[in-house]
Amino acid sequence: MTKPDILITGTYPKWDMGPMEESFTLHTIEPGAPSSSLPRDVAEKITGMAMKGHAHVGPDYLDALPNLGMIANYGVGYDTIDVEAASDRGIPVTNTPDVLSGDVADLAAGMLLARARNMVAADAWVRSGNWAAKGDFPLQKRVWGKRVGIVGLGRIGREIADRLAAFKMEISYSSRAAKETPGWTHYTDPAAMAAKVDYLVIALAGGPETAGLVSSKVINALGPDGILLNISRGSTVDEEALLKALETGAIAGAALDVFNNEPDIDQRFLALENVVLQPHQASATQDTREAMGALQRENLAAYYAGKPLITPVNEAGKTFGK
Ligand code: 8YV
Repeated sequence: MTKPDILITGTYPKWDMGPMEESFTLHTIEPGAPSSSLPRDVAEKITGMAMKGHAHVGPDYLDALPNLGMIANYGVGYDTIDVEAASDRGIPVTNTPDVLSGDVADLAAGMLLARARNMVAADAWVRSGNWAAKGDFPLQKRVWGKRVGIVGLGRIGREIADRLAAFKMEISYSSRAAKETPGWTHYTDPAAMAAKVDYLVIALAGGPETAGLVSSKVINALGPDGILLNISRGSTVDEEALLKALETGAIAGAALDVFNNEPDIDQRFLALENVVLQPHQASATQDTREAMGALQRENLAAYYAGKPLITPVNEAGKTFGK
């Protein structure tokens, strides 16, 4: 049987490349290059896509792949894919939810502690000899028992809240509708919530609907003792307002795994001592990345077998094979 021709974007480790090569004929494209840069005969052969990384896939990209039948994204967030354009063309889109939620929540909890207790600077205090030479490290902020607000209580937000509840924190969350969360406080307005918490954790999905949702109003409502943590997408926060708030002390600090324009992030972040910076690595453990790759391939395999897709995100995906 001939193997289907798929386009792979981004770099995959060997444990993904092996199984993909077994099942598909792979065609690669430079990260960020338009699909129109593919030779025409190759573009016409492509029937599926294994997306990795954050290249934008819009109408032009899809039009240059006339026989594209499905897009399997490696990642829960699919904000770089124009899902509406895919749906207009009847193309199913899948993602990799759930398998990464635990790791993302682990890193969020770790970043919150790292920022509040200033663990990065404390490590440097020991290494530099300051502990012996200058004495005790300055006192820091308590985490347990404090008030935390989660912006967006989806699958990842929920995992984060569950971990922070174990720290006996008072949990609030903002979302359009209240969820089944006994003992937790629901807000519809993130600014109103920010005014009432010590820590604000952003766990929104990316994309146009949430762009800039954490506005300068929300950031400033957090106040000079507040700490902001972003584990979602850089786009969800007004980054200019965040930088200003961090530079002027309008908020106490931030812990950030995501930024605009990654990995060439705004250099002003590097000069700030009140931030913990992470290289968009929340899902980056061996176990989770293996699971993400496997789920992406399961979706592709289901598509080529004409079976229901495992984790579809659009209607074309949800109805496929049924
Ligand atoms: C990955 C992510 O960094 O799942 C997501 O939405 O942001 C991360 O898990 C990314 O998808 C890897 O390309």
